Amino acid sequence: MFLRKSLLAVAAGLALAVATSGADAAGKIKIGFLPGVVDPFYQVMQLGVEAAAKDMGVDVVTQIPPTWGVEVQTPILDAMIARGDLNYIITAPTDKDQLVGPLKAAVDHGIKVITVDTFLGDGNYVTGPVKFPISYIGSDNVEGGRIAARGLAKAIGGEGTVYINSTNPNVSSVEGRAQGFKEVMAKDFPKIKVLGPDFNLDDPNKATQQTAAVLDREPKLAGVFGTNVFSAQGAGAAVVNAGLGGHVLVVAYDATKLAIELLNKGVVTMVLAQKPFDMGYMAVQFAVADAAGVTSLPRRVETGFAIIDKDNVKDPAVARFIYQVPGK
Ligand code: T6T
Repeated sequence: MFLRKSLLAVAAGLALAVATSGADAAGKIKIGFLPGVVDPFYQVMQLGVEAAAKDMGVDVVTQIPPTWGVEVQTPILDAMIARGDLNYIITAPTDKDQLVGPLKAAVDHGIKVITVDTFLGDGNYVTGPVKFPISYIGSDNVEGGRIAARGLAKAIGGEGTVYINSTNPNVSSVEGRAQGFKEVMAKDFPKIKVLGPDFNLDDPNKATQQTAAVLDREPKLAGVFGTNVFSAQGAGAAVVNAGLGGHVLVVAYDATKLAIELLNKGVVTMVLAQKPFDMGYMAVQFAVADAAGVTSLPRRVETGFAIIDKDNVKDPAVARFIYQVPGK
């Protein structure tokens, strides 16, 4: 009698979990992964997603926008929703306001949303204007910007003119980085003048042109902050093209192989490595936990940084955070 009761209770519990998570009969959930664009950062994030999916036996459908932007990401999102078989979408919204509606539509279709790397609204999903995502899993980008400022200020001796080259307006990640950078320069380094940001629309060639123009205009420029992979790549190229490598110092966000090469050449003075693998892996874990009925998932997880410079770049405990993309 007792055994029969407990089996029924378990069955009821399982049925409930299946019902709430929308998982298939086998209790298996299906996740859509929609990052921001094709780049080494998101390619490492995809490795984290796939590793977790394998470890937890869940299916993932991945769609990567070829270029950055709301007009590219939204139709892909709409198509993902229209599939009708996804239970969760893990995504990096390419605009903190314009993706609110399209992602809310996912929720209205019974799909739960987890944001990685970038967030919606002000990123506070507890008391902020946008509350529907389960969680934000990503860097504290304002703090990242502060770290970049301190590193560049130290490298240029605490005085001179510096320039910020960034990607797109209204993107929570790079916006936070510029904000933190400016905040520290204004507060702690009054002898440092900050120019920019210019927006390169995630195009390294545009970043090169914009930085070259500033180098022409500002012969005394001492440093550049590239707020992401393509900004730092483009800015670094402009400095090298101008024969100013080692004189105009670059701080690079994102630990790509190219950024590390520029570090070893003395063009880049500091690289901020984010943890995209962690972001991807934990996002899948959160989806599985939510589907299993966990209700106490943190609404915000900051994944931290590894700060890389010429003194520690060879240290395996640091080098492991360089974005390694298989076959690349
Ligand atoms: O810096 C990362 C990411 O954090 C940012 O949101 C967009 O650019 C990258 O993907 C690098 O290109």
